[in-house]
Amino acid sequence: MSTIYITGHRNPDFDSIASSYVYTHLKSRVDPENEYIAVRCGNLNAQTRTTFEKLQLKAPRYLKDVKTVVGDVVNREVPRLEISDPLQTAIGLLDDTGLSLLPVFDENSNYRGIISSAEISHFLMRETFGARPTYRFRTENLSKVVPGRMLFNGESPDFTAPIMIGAMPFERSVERITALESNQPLLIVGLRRDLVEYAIANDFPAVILTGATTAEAAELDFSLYKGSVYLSDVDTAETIRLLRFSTPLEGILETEAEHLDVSNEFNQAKKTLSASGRRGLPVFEKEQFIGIVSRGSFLDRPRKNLILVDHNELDQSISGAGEANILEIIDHHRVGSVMSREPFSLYTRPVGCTCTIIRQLYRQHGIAIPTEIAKLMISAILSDTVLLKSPTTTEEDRQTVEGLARHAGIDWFEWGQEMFNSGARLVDIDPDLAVSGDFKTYESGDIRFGIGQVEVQTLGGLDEVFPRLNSSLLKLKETKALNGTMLLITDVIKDDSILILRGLEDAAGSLPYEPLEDGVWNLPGILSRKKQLLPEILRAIDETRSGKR
Ligand SMILES: [Mn+2]
Repeated sequence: MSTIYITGHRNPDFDSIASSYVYTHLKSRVDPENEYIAVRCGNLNAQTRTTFEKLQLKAPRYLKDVKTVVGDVVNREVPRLEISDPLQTAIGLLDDTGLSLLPVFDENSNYRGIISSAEISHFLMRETFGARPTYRFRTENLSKVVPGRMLFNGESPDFTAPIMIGAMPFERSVERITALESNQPLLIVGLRRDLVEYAIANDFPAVILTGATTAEAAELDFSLYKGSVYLSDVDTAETIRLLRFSTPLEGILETEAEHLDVSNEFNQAKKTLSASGRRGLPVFEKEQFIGIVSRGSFLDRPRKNLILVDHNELDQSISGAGEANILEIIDHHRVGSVMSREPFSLYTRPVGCTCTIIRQLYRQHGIAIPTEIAKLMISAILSDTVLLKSPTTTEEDRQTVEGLARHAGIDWFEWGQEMFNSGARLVDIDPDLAVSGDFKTYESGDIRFGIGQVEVQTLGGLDEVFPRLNSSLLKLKETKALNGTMLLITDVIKDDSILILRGLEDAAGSLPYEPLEDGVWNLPGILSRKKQLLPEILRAIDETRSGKR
């Protein structure tokens, strides 16, 4: 099963949000094998939020990007070790699983560090070279590693000691023991009453008996002994060899290893791992251990799957779209430069709204449209075509709205009017949001400008808010380093608009509109930024340019 995200464009309008929601519904019915998730890469505008609430539908969730992250390659099925586990368990698990590292936890399941072949070699090198080593012992681990059984449990379950063998004559053995830095070794000895009694008298932490039966061992008097006595079933050489690997992981594990987070970007994480000099790293999600990655995790970058609705250009899409697998595009805008690695489905029609195209796809697949979704699609089409009045409206949009309205049992015109009326009045809209909420930038040669559009139910109150809109436009012109910023305020009831323009002073002189005051024009009957206003602005800029030549 794959996960496929369906997203509209940045600064999403109603159509973008609704199309992603509706198409996710359709795809989930047509292809239940895969998981389709409706997402958005920007904030919901007031009209969209209100309509989703009214229909009691859950709007697509916000997704920052579709970049490949560590969470996409992390191995979550990793066995866990405990700090008290013997080293041998770790070696066995590393060998069995072929993993490059294993996480180590304490008895309360708190992450403590990692163990890998690096820590094991370090341990072996430390004991092979230099001074005679001491080992951490945990009496509980003896039977896990050395075949045999515990005869007596001593007072201290954990201790650190060197290993000493009792093979020499008594005096020479004592001589060697007293010469040790710690004169309390763990003693491995056969049935030697003299050395065992010496160990008891000198409080050795543990005695391991080799080559003795339980009955023979019982003849030795351990009644005053405070240490542990273990009866090994294997010979002395084998006992020593295994004993070294009974040492608990606590003193061996790496506690300072770097962490990756599931949210870390793929290439960045690959570099971090490579720079760490390790074969793998632990992965966390905030404070929680999640799994591990190894070098092999980064050989191939898995791509996220994406369907674009209501746009087709990657720079208008969710961040990271360029590195995702684009599976489909459904759009009613002009097609720019769509580049794809693989063949994919491209559904475009010159209609007023993406939902009009999706309506056809429901038909093709023979899937019924639930009432609430029909209402959402009507809202999207009415929003994109301003109640079917915008010049972008086609006969197909009209028929789709009428058909869906019959199906949902509503009067589409009343429904649409109520939707637009529920939109905020001009005086209620935050001026920054009015200017930048639905703002698009354009270029003509070296001139860059942007046009925001806001739909209102009445132009009343414009004088009151004008100074604030003006300063928001100037501010945006500065921050985006544009030659000009504009706001098209559209009265959706009367089908009229007002244009405010800051910058582009030369071009402003040749606009074909009736000026109301400096930098403000009356645009009766103008509803579409794309089809009606933009061509006039581009023409005015062109004329200014050729006039200057
Ligand atoms: Mn649209």
